Amino acid sequence: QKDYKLWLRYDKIQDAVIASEYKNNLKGIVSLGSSETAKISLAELETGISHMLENKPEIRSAINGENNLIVGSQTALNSDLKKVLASDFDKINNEGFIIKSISLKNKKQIVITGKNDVGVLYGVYSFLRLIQTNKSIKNLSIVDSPKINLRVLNHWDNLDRTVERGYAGFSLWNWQKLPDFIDQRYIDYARANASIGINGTVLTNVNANALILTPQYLEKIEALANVFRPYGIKVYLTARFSAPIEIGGLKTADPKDVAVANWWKDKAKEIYKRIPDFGGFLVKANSEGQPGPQNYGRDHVDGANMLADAVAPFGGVIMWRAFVYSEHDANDRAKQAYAEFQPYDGKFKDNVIVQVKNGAIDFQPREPFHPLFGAMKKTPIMMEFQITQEYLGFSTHLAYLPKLFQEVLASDTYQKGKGSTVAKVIDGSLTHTKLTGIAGVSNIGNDLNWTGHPFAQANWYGFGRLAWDPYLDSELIADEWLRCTFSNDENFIKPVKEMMITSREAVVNYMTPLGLHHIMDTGHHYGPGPWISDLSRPEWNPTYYHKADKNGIGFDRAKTGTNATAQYAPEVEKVFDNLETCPEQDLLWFHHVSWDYKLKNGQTLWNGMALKYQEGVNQVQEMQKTWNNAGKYVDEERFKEVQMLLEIQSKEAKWWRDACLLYFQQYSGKELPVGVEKPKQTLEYFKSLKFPFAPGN
Ligand code: BDP
Repeated sequence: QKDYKLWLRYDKIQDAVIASEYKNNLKGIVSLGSSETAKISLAELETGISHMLENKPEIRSAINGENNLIVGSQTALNSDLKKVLASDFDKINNEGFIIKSISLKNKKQIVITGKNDVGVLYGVYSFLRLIQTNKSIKNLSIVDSPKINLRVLNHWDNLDRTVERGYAGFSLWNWQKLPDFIDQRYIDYARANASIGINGTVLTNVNANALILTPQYLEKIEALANVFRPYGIKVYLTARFSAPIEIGGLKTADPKDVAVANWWKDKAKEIYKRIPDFGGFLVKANSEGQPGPQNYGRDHVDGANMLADAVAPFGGVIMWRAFVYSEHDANDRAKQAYAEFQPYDGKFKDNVIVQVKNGAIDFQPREPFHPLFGAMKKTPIMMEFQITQEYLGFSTHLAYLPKLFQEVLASDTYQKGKGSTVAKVIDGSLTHTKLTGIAGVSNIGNDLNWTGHPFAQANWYGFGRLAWDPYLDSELIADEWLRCTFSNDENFIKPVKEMMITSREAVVNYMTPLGLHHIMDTGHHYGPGPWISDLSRPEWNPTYYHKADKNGIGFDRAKTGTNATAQYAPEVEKVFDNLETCPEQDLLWFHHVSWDYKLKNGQTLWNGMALKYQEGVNQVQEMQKTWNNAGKYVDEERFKEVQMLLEIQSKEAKWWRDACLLYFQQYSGKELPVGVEKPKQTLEYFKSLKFPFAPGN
């Protein structure tokens, strides 16, 4: 299987000139460490370099001669090296690294170092990436550190190995065979994550099962933690708030009850005894039916702080989710998380970080940034992105998500004046919070290629790269990923990169253009379902979100409507509130506008919307053409896989276009404009389609 190796393929360097530069500069490797992590660094360099150069560098026990690659942490370096690198060490944090060409006693060497062995390992992967992407290594001077502390994957994995919203097979965690059987995949998983700087993994679903906290399971968690540790990856678990009742035999889970607080303290002690570097808990409480402090008349602060006290003695953190909306206040779901959480600003313990989804609804193809970013100035806030494509065509559609991630991170909240970007909230530079974090809901399963769609690997990769540095350009990340994963041939890179970059906008266009959202079919969220209106909770219905009627379409969240815009800083509020200044990509998110409303390009809203749907279809067809021309640069297996998947995507883009336009046409009462293909089926036909098997639902 070609794509099991992810971006760590280490294929032979094709360019003879650059290959000889590498060989000349890499005569020997001197590894100065002896820890497990140091061994991994050395092994990775040996495999990587020998595969790419088809030439094994000599492993030297001391710095002999020149053109060595010297690898080791600060403490392991000799005094000469320490002196040469002193000012660079001042610039990095604990997980950072230095890659530098130096002259030592007049001999040329390259050093990879960091404050500890995990930093060195990150440096090793970064160095190998230079070779994978054919960059020169003659004059290196790279000093880099992660800008965010907690860079974690959230696995929505259940104990029966199904994965909620998972489209790449079953869970990697084989609970039946753990702790004694260590699947090679655990190691390969850790290695892939370390190579992009991910340093934490929440192993279990936010819709949690208390059993994971029983000794029987903790033993298995311990085994996984032991595998991940040398790769710099900490293990976290989801905590079911009612666990003291379900597995502790208590009558209540009231956070103010001393017996309950003590139960969690003991539980934490028990876990840390097994796993001294356990990361902490991720909690979904009083959200979509999950138990929480509100069941006992308490609030999120009471719940989070009680758990925070339990893990604090061991350096653990509580990641408390702000994904809440209640059926009792259904007037605008988008307002609820802010309304509930913002007043808690400054009330959480130091080791609590509030985890906020990128937008106020739920991982849509496009959402304006969540108003909580920057609005809680005394509270650490972490980002939650969804890497798995729950609302973006599962692992069937190609959608390059780093483009979406970057759009959110670069959004200006204006919470401390111009330039208060979401990235600055997340990395703590805006609000000076010490604890910082970013989470991605994993798209990984036990499919041979890990992520279902070969290009969905790029979303895992890109998440990791942006978690390390939220200011990176998603186009550069795509470039890097393609080179590592497929080929360095410019004739391949240029068009295929373009394909990746447009792919996210294509999905927006054929699913939810101009700010439409949540019109996916119900439950599984695959395919269009704008007509659905009969679910028990109003805010579960697509009709609640698009509000199409004879007068127009869209959700009025401006002053004239629910006034959700008032949750943003005044500068942003003004822009979103005003029809003239509201970005058209968010138009129907914030406004209900008439079918005849004039868009900036002079089209009426109806015509413009129809043309956007068509544009999405056209973009996918372009993607197909691009890929069909890429065959000669790609192995047959991956070429065919992607080709088949794009064919499905192309069919389904038309499905989306036709179903949505036929449905909305009932309200607009207007003909489709020139340039939009006429649907071949009726609305009734589209409504009758049932998606027979929805994984991960
Ligand atoms: C929604 C998913 C649901 C998750 C929920 C969450 O449909 O499966 O449990 O988010 O994030 O997107 O808690």
